[in-house]
Amino acid sequence: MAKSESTESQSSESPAKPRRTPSISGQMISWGVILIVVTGIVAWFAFAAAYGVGVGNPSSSSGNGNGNSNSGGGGPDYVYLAVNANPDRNQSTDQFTPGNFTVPAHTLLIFTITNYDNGQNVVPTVDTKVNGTVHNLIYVNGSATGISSVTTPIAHTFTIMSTGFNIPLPSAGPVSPSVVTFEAYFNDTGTFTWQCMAQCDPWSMGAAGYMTGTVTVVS
Ligand SMILES: [Cu+2]
Repeated sequence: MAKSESTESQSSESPAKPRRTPSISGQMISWGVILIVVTGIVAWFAFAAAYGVGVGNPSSSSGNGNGNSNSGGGGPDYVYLAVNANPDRNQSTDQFTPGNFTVPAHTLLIFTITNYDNGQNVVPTVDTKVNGTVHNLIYVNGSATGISSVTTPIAHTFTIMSTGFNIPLPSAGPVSPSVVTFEAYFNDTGTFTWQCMAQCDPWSMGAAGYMTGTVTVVS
């Protein structure tokens, strides 16, 4: 900008020609800055809407009855499950919430399972291994490095025996839950029974909606 003012012909013109005053130039710069800032804000919101920025925060889904947050528009679906060990009179009621949920087929599903149970339960060796996720990996407590099996104490598993899908859930710490995230696609439609393969709460293990339930995959 201001290229023409630097040319010889420009400077040789009549000195009486009014030049831009500094104040007008300053105003234009101000408007330019505002335009850039506004454009940046609009672009950020467009990016956030397109890529679901903020949707990945589990707190944003609290109170979501079915644990399934559809971002719409062909994006991934977010599935949030919590595992609690609820003291209930004389028995604990270990429970996945929700125990029954529905997901779309052929869609990238981004799961977050937050386990608040610090129990350490016996798990068959085969069920300590991850199976059926993207790359057969899970990510624990925000780690960028995926793991294909859990070698630390396990509280519960999320296992679909008919398909071999298996997610071992590390025991929570004394204070903090363990948070497992992974990506998966469920491509066969139907209703699939999942169950926990850990020897956890004997009552819950046989109770629908607690340590067993259903995943319904719809087209
Ligand atoms: Cu269990």
